[in-house]
Amino acid sequence: MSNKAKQNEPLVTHIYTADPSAHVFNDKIYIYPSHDLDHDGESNDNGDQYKMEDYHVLSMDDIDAPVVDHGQALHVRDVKWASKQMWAPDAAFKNDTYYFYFPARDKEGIFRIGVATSKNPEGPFVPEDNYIEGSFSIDPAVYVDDDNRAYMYFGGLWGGQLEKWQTGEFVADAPDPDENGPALGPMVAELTDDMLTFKSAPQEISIVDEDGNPLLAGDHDRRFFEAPWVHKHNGYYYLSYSTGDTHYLVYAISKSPTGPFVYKGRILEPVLGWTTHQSIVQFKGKWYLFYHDCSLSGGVNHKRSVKFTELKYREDGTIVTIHPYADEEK
Ligand code: FUB
Repeated sequence: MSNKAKQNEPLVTHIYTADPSAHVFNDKIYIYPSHDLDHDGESNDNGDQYKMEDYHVLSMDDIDAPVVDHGQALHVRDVKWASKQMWAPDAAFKNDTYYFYFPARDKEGIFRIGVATSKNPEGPFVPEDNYIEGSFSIDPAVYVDDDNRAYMYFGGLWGGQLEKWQTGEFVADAPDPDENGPALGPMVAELTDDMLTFKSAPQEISIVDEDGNPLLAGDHDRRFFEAPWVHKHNGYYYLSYSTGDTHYLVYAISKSPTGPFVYKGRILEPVLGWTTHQSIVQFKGKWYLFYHDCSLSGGVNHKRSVKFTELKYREDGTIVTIHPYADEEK
């Protein structure tokens, strides 16, 4: 148990946490974060500093209630196919079961996405023997639609290896896409009814500007980098994501869960630290953005902390851009 949750402050301070996927289960907020390891090892563009080995699940009975750490929910040693780097996870509920989705490197060093199950939202989760066939790259986010169909969104550039799959096969030394050509989009795959496999091969999502032109790979302020997340508001699917090297959280909208999505704007200005990663959830009539920064560690990129803040829409459905340290700047 920790102190009461407060907006824009670390949810917990006894461990480093990142990449929060927040869900409302049983009228409580459950947060599925990465668990950052405290170490002084090498840092590079490959993301080797993100050495995470396990996951903890957090929960709050209310938005200002104490945060409960339910302890270890899954460890890499218990995942037969995985070797290291348990990165950003997500969870979903269907079939009276909680499903926990997580990326990790397989024994060949290739990122894959696995699934584990539990009867309880806090776990512990029991992993399947193999990763999801046809999965690759990182940052799974699962959206269960109103018609009960479930979609997994995933993908991340650079350390997340998405650009290495441009041919449909893993190419270890694949170049980044041409800066003047279309950017790589996140992937989407519908899940089978048992939530354990893909119904069909993942498809790339197209993100376009207001004129319908695909965002270009050189448009680093707007193009997809990692951390896809989908929520629904007023009949539109909102795809939010990180722009990576420009450090914005942005969003695009669509009438279809598989896109194309039209770019609309920024959700969060850069936080302290290189990565930025979010989830958006509605709780008791208000909307919240869960995100992370590195303020607790004084700016160490791989020692992050999960925070949350209220998110507001304008009448036309656009999101009001959040300035993460606005109160401190006043
Ligand atoms: O936490 C490791 C990686 O950093 C995540 O998978 C990315 O989204 C970024 O936050």
